[in-house]
Amino acid sequence: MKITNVKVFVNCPDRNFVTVKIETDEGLFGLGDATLNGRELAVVAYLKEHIKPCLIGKDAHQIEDTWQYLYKGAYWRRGPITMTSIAGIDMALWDLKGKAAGMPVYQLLGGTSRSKIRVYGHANGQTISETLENLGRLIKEGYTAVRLQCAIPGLEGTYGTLGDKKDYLEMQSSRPLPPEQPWDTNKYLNFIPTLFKKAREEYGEEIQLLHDVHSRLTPIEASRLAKELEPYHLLFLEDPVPAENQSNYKIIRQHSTTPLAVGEVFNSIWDAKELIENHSIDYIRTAATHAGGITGLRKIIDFAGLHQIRTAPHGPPDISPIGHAAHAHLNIWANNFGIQEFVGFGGEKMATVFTHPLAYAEGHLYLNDLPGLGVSFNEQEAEKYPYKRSYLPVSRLEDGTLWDW
Ligand code: GCO
Ligand code: MG
Repeated sequence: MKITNVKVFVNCPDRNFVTVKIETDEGLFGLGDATLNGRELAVVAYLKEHIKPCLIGKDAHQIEDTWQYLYKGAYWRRGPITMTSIAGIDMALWDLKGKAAGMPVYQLLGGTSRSKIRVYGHANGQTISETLENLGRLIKEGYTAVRLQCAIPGLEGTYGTLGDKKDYLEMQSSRPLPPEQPWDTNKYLNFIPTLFKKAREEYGEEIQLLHDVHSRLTPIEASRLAKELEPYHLLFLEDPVPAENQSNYKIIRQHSTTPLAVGEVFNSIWDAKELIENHSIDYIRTAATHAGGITGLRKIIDFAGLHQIRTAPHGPPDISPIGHAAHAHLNIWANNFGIQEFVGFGGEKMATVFTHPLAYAEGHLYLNDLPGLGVSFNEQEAEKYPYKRSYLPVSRLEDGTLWDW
């Protein structure tokens, strides 16, 4: 099965998505997700200018060798642009292999370890009572785990909250340039424990709770937060500090038993190596779309499994249905799967462009048994929604100092 063409699409059915389509001489094609929020066109250029010419005529069944060729062979290894580009190709090749075999990708990985995929949802709000109302709604919808984010009084546009926007999709279209948001660590640290205290008072112990710090604290500040949240028994505290210094997670560990999760910005197993080896974390959140696809993430999953670390793949709206499907196949296969982040299936426009193999019921995702990844992409519909430049916000302190995202 020879590769005859590599097509790259960039469309905005409410969100920008980069979609890779690999065509073959046998008439089969495969689809991959290469979406990198806010840097989409850099990935498109990498794929079109630097990867496509090398793949024409190659054997589409050679997934591992193609991965190594694009990783080691490029000399310039790793980094988000490269690894997201490799991810798009890698997923498309797995999709193709599954279609050629007449099997879903999870069968090629080794079959299933479970029948359904547990997810956590997002409850956010401008006030504690609004956040807790949304928590109550998700519990009614069957969620057994929910991430809580709440606007910090005095800080407009706190991470994870929507402000005056109705959903994540509307938020995306409002950012043609990076908006600036204020940050104040003291206000944040003084406020967050109250949110969790009230959540426990109102909803009891059964619902599992999570929180995303978005890498804005120092190790000792994060230790204070992790410690103060101990009575509320989080499933995990996400990204308490930036992870360039992997050893910083050891400091938090020494102070608290709150489980820790990190990894959504990681691009390879090397970003997670010390964290995993030292057991400084409990959940690894790296996404297939940003870390070399199924081949890249599978290496991380297996390595984490050796150290009793479970997976909690990043599941934001800025990964396409193809990327979410790739996670579903890995989640249903991996023995050390933990939980999947899930924020819904997107809006109406997305549904006309992509169909996906997933269904939600009672706090879980179910994956059907279509061959390959099980996603379809409607090129004519996608053409109706051209790329729109869009950015994530930046954070600044009151005096103007640029802060961590
Ligand atoms: C999460 C994330 C997202 C990211 C976004 C960046 O935990 O889901 O932190 O909200 O910020 O996906 O592109
Ligand atoms: Mg996050």
